[in-house]
Parts: sequence; C-alpha cells; structure tokens
Amino acid sequence: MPIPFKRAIGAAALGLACVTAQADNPIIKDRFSADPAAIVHDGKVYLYVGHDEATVDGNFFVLREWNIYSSTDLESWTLEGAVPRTIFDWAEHDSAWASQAVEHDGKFYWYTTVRMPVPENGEGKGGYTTAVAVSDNPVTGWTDPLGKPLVDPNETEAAPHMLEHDHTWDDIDPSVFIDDDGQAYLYWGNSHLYYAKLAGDMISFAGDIHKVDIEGIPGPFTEAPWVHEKNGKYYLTFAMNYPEELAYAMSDSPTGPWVYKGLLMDVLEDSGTSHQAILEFEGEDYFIYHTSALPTGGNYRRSVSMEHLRYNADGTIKKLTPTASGITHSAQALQGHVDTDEYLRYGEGSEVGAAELNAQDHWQFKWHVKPLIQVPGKTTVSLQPETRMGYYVSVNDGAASIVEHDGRETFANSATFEQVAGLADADSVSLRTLDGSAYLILADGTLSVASPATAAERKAATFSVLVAE
Ligand code: FUB
Repeated sequence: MPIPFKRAIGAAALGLACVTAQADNPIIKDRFSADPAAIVHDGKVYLYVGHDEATVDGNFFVLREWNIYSSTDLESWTLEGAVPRTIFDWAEHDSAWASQAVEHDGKFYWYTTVRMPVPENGEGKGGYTTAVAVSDNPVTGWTDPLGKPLVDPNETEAAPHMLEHDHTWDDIDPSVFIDDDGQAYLYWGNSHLYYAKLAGDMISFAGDIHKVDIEGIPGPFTEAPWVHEKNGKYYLTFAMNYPEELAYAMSDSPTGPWVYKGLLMDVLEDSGTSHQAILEFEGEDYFIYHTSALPTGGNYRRSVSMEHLRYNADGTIKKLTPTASGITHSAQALQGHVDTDEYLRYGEGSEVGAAELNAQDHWQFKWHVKPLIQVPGKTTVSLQPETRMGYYVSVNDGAASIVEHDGRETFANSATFEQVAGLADADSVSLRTLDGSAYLILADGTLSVASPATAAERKAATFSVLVAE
C-alpha cells in the first residue's frame, strides 16, 4: 500500500493550506442538525434535517422542527425554512425525528417520524411512527393530508423490548424509493424493518406491510433504512447494533431478498447514531450522515456531515471513514525536521506525538487545517485530526494534547496557532501560540511547547507540509 501523501507544491509548499470553503464537515455549521435526507430539484440540492435542540446535559432527543437547507455547489448551504412538528396537530412531543422527501408528478411528499399519543379510548399503544406531508414546493406549504399517521403503530408487531412501554418506536425512520417503473415503496423501522408499496396517491399503501429479513446480517438491524438504486442494483443501507454502525445489503429488486454486504461506517466517537442518506448530484455520489462534530455536540446535539461515496467495479460500496475535511479532501501531514522520518501523529485519546509515516494507519497522520480564530494581518491555523471531527491540538499549561472543542473562546485561543516561516527553514513552517510566547516542537516522538533558544530547538520547531492524495 503506497503512502498516500505527496510533498506540497506551489503555494501550499510554503505553509499549511487552510480550508476556507464551508464544504468541510460538518456541512451544517449554524445549528445542530440530524437525520439528513436530500433531493435534487431544478439543479438545487434540498437537504431535510431534524433540528436538535437538547440542552448540553439533555438525555433525550428534542426536535421541535425540521430544517430545510439548499445548495447549488455543496459548499454553501442556505437555511430555506423551518417546518414545525405541529404541522401534524394530532402528534405529540418534540418528535420531529428522521424523514425523507421525494418529488413525484410535480408534487412533493415528505415522509416523517413523529410521535402519536396513546389512543384516547386506551385501546392500543401510541408510538413514534410515520406520517406524510404534501406540498407543491420543496420548502414551504407543507400540509398534513391524512390528519393521522400513515402507519398506525398498532398495525405492526412491535419488537419485544418495546412491549413494556405504552408507546412503541418500531415504525420510525421512513425512506421512500421510486423505481424506474414509477412504483413507489416506503421502508421504515427500528429493530424490525418493514416495507410497503405506496399507492398512486403516495399517501396510502397499495398492499400489505411486509417485515423484511436481511440475509447474513451479523448483528441486529437497528434503524435508518435508506433504499437507492445504482446501475440496476438495489441498495439498502441501514444502522446496525447500538451504538450504531452503518451497513448495507444489496438486491436485484426493491422488494428483496436483501443480502448483507458489509459495513459502511464504524461507530462514531461521540454519537450513538449516525443516520445516513445517499445523494447523487451532478454525476457524483455522496454519503450524508450526522456526527457530534459541532462544539458541545453529543448524542442529542448532532451535526450533518458529508463524504464522497465510492463503488467498487462489482457494485459493492467502499467503506467510508468520517473525516473533518469531508468532500474537500484537503487533509495534510506535518513532517518534523529533526528526524525527517517523523510525522505529527494523533491516536484515540488526548496524546499527540510523532511516528514514522506508514500506509496502514495513514489516517493518524492526516490533519484538517482550518483556523478557529482569524487575526487580521496574521495567518492562523488550527489542527483537527482528520478522523476526529471536533477535536483539536490544544495547548494548556505549556503542554500540547488533543482536546474536544467545548465551544468556549478560551478553547479556540488554545487551539489556534500563528503560522510563520520555519525557524530553521524559511520554505517550511513554524507554529506559534497566539500570545506569541511559544512554538510547537516536534522531536523524539513527542510534541511539546517551548520557546526555542538553540539551533536544534529551532529545527524541532520547523515542519514541512505534505498533502494527502
Ligand atoms: O433523531 C431521532 C432518531 O435518532 C432518528 O429517528 C433515528 O434515526 C436516530 O438518528
């Protein structure tokens, strides 16, 4: 396996190239967002997300509304509108959970999760279930044509662990798919996976609800089904286990049988869910999901992110790694000058040091470079481990470590460095703390912070930059 880095050329050779575009992760930066789904309409991508509003110490989902963003370039995202859960006036709680919209015959149909109360007559259960809204427009004018759920939670047989509750949640996370012959299908589920054919009106079923088994699945199906088709093959992506891994199955038909094919994404560092969606836009395939990447993020404060999706020649999908640079693919590596075999390396905890570059754990050498703070007249950078979104190299009490951004300005200060010409080589770089008192020093496998006095220390404070291929 070749080492996936090359020496930077041109302007980047003189320093770390900072990402200024907004296409890095998370793509939604103005607020928390979860459970993405996207469509393309008139050359624009519309992204439907739930708006996570739980407090930092909250211990459950709080989603009062869905937000709809648009983009023509996948770089800048515009908040087009917010749709309150209360468009379904029979539903209850802050239950604007996962959804997916689709365009069909000039109208838009939006299948959403909301919670239905326990029936007033006490017969049967309430539950998080699937509803449908209709509009002539991808953003505004959504109405509830049924005045009740599309799936009554009492129509399906809940998973055994839900039965002790007065409400169930096996009917969540609808995914709609329209085949080339015009037939629409709805898939949904938690613990159990269901599908049904949609009738021509798109707001009722044209047949029975089927329970689906995935052949060869190595763990429990959890939730978040999403069906798409590519080159005549049908793909069912979904969350498995908890905390969730994302996995997929394939079939020759939208009705199955579905055969398990493998993992798409491992469990995330700080979010038990990651809810994926697939988008094809201008000939490229994208994988959209959520993480806890924004400062103070977590299980109930999530952030929508995006990667390129790649297929193998046989139609299987390449496993994805969540990255901070996302679709910009702009990660960089920093090479030491004392020992030029040493590169800045992060691990799973707070430690940051240096090691010989190797292809097997190449991710540990990749850094997403973007300043948390900009200072007029200075070039500033912050170093985010490429596969640990929301974590940064931070200097505290004279030591450098990898720390999660806590949303405070003091943190941003501790994790922002001024980039200056290399102290030992003007074609390389040195990174100085914002107060100008010390530099990052890389020597003997260790990253430290000091004010270089000798020629050897100035060399240790100098880095060359490589870009990831
Ligand atoms: O956002 C609430 C729930 O969390 C969704 O419905 C699930 O897919 C999980 O992401």
